[in-house]
Amino acid sequence: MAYVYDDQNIFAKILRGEIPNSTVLETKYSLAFRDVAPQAPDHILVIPRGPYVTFDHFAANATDAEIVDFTRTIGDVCRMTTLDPDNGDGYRLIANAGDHGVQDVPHLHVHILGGRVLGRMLSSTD
Ligand code: DGP
Repeated sequence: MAYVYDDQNIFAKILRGEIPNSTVLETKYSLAFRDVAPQAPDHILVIPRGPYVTFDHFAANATDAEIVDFTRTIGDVCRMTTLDPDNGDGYRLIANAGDHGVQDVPHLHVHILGGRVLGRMLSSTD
C-alpha cells in the first residue's frame, strides 16, 4: 500500500507558517524546532520540508540532497545544543512510525532528546 500524505497534519501547517514554532535551525530541506510537550530538558524535532510520512517513506523517495541535508541537520542540532558526547553528555534519536511505533503526527520527524539520563531504550510494553 502506498503512503498517502495528509497535508493538513500539524507539521505541514508549521512548515507553511500557519502555526508558530520555536525554531532551532532552518535549512533548504529541513526544519528543527522545539517539541511543544518536551519529555526531556532538550527535546527538539527535525523534519524534512518534503511530504514524507515515515522514515522508510523518506529513505525510499527523497532525493540524495534531501537525505544529506536532513542527516546533517540532525547532527548540527546535536552539536549546536552541545548534546553531542564530544562536548556534552549525549542524546537519543527516535523516529516513531505507524501504529506500533505510536506515531501521532504523520509527517516524518526525528526526536532529539537529551539533558538528562534517559533510561533504557524501552521501559514498558504499553
Ligand atoms: P510522535 O508521537 O512521534 O508523532 O510525536 C509527535 C510530537 O509532536 C510530540 O512529541 C508532540 C509534538 N507536537 C505536536 N503538536 C505540536 C505542535 O503544534 N508544535 C510543536 N512544536 N510540537 C508539536
